[in-house]
Amino acid sequence: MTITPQVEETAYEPISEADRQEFHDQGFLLLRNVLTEDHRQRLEDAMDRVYAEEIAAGRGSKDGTVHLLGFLTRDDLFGDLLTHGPVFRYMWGLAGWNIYTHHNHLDVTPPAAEPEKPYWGWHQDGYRQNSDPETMDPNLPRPMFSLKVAYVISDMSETGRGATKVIPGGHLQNSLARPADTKVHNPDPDGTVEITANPGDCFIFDRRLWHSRSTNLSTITRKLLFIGYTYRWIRPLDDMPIDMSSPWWANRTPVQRQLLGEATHTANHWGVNWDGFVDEEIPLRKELRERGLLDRAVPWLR
Ligand SMILES: O=C(O)CCC(=O)C(=O)O
Ligand SMILES: [Fe+2]
Repeated sequence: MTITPQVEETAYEPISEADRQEFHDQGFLLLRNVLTEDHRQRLEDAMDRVYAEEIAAGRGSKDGTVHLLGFLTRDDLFGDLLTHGPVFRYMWGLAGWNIYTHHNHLDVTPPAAEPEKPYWGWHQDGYRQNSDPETMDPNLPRPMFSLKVAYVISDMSETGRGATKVIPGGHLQNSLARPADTKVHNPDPDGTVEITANPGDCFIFDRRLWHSRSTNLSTITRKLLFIGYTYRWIRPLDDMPIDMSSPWWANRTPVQRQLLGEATHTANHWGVNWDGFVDEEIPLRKELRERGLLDRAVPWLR
């Protein structure tokens, strides 16, 4: 296993109230130095290998961009990121124990070959989650439903390197004014911030945060790893077939297997016979219970 005991331990340290409040108010958190340089380098090497495989298989776009959905199965290091201590504590701390990854992507974005045509990239994640839920009051924020971490692998410490742009605090607004003509260049919305970060940092964001990708105008290839977490009762977004006879699967911990969607039922983990009680064997719940981290006062940690 590549997880060190120390990192496993960090995974179950509760997050601070200040972080919880900032995430709630801003819709995102920038976490510094969540990867050691050695870990970051090994992730970059694995990304470079997968990138070469994708390009060789003709799955890059014509400018050499690779946006690979469901990438976690491509390396043990990627599978281990699911429970990476300094970040995973935020996932269960903010979303609770009934979670898994429905969506994850590896992004390698070379410098833009030519100026991009104007586009309007501002969105909230979740597609129909922004339309289907019955919330008649337009001022009532819709539920979070999912959150995502983006591990910063390349140097994105300066603007113009294709960083994600966000509107801090905007996640509690259900709509964002759209320009009349999105085929022409439009200024970014008021309050826009481009998330600059160092290699080894990450940012975590609420899926309701209004965000947009940006064009990589620099000479540095942008490398990011995104992992989305959502509730086990929401269907997967990516096609990520898992070979359960593979060494990769054998190397996964029970909690990682939960996070990869293992289970037959979204309330009980193992049984198909719904008996009206939450299954005490759901791995992440069990882990939190054994460590005294369940909390009756917090519904998603009950
Ligand atoms: O590539 C980016 O900067 C943002 C991508 C995005 O919209 C997302 O991960 O939800
Ligand atoms: Fe998005």
